[in-house]
Amino acid sequence: MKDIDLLVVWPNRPEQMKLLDETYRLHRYDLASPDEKEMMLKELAPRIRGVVTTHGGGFERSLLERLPNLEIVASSSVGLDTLCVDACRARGIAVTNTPDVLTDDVADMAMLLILATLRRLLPGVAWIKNGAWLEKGMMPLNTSLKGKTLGIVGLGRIGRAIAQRAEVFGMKVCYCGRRRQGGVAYPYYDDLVTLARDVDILAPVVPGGADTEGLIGREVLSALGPNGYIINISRGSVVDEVALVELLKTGGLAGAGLDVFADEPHVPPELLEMDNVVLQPHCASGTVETRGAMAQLVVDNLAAHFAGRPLLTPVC
Ligand code: 8YV
Repeated sequence: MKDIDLLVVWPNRPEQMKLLDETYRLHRYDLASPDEKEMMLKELAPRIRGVVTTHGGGFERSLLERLPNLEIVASSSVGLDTLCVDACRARGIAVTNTPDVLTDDVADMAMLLILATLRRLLPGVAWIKNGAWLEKGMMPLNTSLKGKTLGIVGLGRIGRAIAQRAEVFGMKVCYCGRRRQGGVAYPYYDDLVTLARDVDILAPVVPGGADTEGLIGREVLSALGPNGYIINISRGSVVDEVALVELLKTGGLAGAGLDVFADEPHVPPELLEMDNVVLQPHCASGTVETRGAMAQLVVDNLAAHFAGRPLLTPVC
């Protein structure tokens, strides 16, 4: 196999990179300077048969067009919004991602953000650290999860996993999506604004990309209202971040738990000053176990492709 050339647009986990290095000729596009990238493509492009990347590294059409003999793009991500999937499909190039293996960790992160935001975990830590407990006594009360209604936008694998967790905490669940789903007992809403008006917590759990950009806009956020919370573990592009910041600042929203942002790794500075938000650096799948499973899927999909076997997790 060492006669197969792979372009590493974004690296995998160390253990899986070792496996790839033992099997293929890896070309570290990710480590190259802009000039070195251009040299690499000039010298190697016709030989490149596979690409390794992640959501963060992506795979743009401009790079695809430089690789005439590309056969497969293996991404360590469930999200496809940074991959030129349609262009790959049009050229008959396989694309694989990493669904399912990250569902539980991402759903756990959603619950972590709900708990930390409503129960004001971080202000509680500050209350101790800044001496307020000594000086002022008990911290102001916060609010229960039990009895609250969670509105999930996009009841896919991750959405369902979040719903199951929320029910364990005594929450009610309803959802909105393109269509009502059979075999689902949760109340269905075909209108986002109505859903937002009726729930206490709104969680978009939809793929990123053009179809969902700004889906949770100002009208939806305003309908969620001053006692409402937004929890985002999907993509920053899904929420109108300008409107979100403004409503959080002016009391139009009670709080937010955010793992993703519109222009990562840049986070709106106003959010850093607020005590009614909990922020995470896009790490919902960021555990050793889950990132290892995602990385192994990249290895296994590449091995399947080059052995002429069916792909494990094909997108196209
Ligand atoms: C990480 C993700 O950003 O899977 C996704 O789409 O956003 C996360 O798992 C990353 O892709 C892991 O490399």
